[in-house]
Amino acid sequence: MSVEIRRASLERNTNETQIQVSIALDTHPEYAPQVIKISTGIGFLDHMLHALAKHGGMSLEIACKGDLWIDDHHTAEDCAIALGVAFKKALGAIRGVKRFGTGHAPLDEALSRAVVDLSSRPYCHTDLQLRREKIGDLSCEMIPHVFHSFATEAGITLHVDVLHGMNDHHKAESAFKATALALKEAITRTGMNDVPSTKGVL
Ligand SMILES: [Mn+2]
Repeated sequence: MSVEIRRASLERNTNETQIQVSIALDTHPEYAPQVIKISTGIGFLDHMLHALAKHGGMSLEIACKGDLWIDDHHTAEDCAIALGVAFKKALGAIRGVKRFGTGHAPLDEALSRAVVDLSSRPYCHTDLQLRREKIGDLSCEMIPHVFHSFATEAGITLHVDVLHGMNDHHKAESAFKATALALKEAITRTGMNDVPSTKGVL
């Protein structure tokens, strides 16, 4: 007796990026083992998306060929857009899930908090306290942009705050891990089939 795995796959092609995404919001040790393969061409973005999938309990495959000879902007933004669209498609109607999720994740001295509402009202607040211009080949200004693009396309409310920290790699990674934990909680099945809203619709 297996529970339905919430999955989606899509391609997103523009003159700037060509992206394939497959996501599964559920995993199972026997019939749906967690598989994570991220190849965006930006090492640090791969590292962050890998952490998001791993700690979110998701399978995620992303392959992107982007115009990195220009800079990292189109690739980072479009991967986040494609991930958001895939997440929304895999989740389907907001029924029988917790809807709200909160995650706290430390990485050594850095501590982040993320709060998610599967609201169908896209909104994103970030305060990541990043001070470097880049981490590896990812511009720090693209990190809040990745969260905003993902939340917008996923149709979720997302608040991510780095509460404290010194090292920018640690701050960013703890922010993605906190978001993973918040998403994992929000998409958890309740065993009911109701719409978790007083309005009766999300
Ligand atoms: Mn790391």
